Amino acid sequence: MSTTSNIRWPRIAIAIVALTAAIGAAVPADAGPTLDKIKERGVIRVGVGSEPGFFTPDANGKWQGFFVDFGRALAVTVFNDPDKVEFTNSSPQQRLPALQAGQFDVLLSGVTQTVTRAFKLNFHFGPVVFYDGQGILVKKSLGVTKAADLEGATIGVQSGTTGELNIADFFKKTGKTYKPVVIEDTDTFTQALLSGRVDALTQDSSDLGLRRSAFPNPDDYVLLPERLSKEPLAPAVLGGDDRWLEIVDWTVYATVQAEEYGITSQNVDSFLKSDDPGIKRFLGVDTSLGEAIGLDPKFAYNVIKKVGNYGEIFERNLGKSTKIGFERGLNKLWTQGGLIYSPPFR
Ligand SMILES: N[C@@H](CCC(=O)N[C@@H](CS)C(=O)NCC(=O)O)C(=O)O
Repeated sequence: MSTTSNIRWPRIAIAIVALTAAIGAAVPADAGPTLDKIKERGVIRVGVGSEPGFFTPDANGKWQGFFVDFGRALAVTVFNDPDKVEFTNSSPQQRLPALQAGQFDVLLSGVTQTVTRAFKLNFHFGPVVFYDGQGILVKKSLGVTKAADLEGATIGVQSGTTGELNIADFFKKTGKTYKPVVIEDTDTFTQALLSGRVDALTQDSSDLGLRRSAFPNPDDYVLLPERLSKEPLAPAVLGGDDRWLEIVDWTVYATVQAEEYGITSQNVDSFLKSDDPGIKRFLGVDTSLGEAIGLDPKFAYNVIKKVGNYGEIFERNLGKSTKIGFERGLNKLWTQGGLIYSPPFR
């Protein structure tokens, strides 16, 4: 390499950096078609399921639940208002085509991220908000303690879910037989076990745990120990709008990063006085981060203040203080042995 090129290249590099910075400063952040539509409409459309703990309207018709809270967090990022979001219940079978048809801006319905859904349905997935695995729920009186005991059993499966293929694979691998009863509607699915129409139900184990906790006699039913699959449940959006996906991503990450910092809806104001430069940028006390990414510099502050951090969302809807009583398990922060992790806010 000649001396001249050694001198020239850094100059070119400097020029490129300067030009990029100038363009970046001049061009407002691209809003993206989905965000434009949402702003015009004044509300985010979210597809959900129906299951107390994850997503359910309360006595006043107000939607509550773990996945619902991420929808509210999104509404805070976009509108600084947790109520500018419309939740619509749709069965597992119908919600994926509904997202494809543009009826929802995002699915927060316990959708498993899979390669087929990425390539064939053109779904893009946000961060996993709940690491799950498929389980099997049986009546205790059946005397079954492991999945392998279910030879010849009648098993309810919800149509349109990953459960259909997983249970077929499981029985193929074990060389045993079973009779699938495929049911679309969520209440009919539950009733099939309660009425004895099926010996067992298979679904995401969280889903089965939630159903069981709403049974009149939950202790009469047991979730078998096996997990037949990996079910990473994540927000799903339709591919082709990167900006919208980034908003979904970083809204979820804000809840995770807040938990990592120890920032909650209760103490967030005290963190506004923090000397930590990272926390200052994260909460928008130093506005440079928000300005750089084209979001309200206080979006993370607003999400935490109005909805809470990841741990609060989990505990309030599913945790030990609720009748659901789920352990965090894999859904602990990575610093505590779990898989919940936020990339850096910088
Ligand atoms: N994760 C599976 C199952 C999806 C699913 O059925 N989700 C549950 C929550 S984890 C649900 O919506 N249950 C309530 C309902 O059927 O409405 C998939 O993506 O196919």
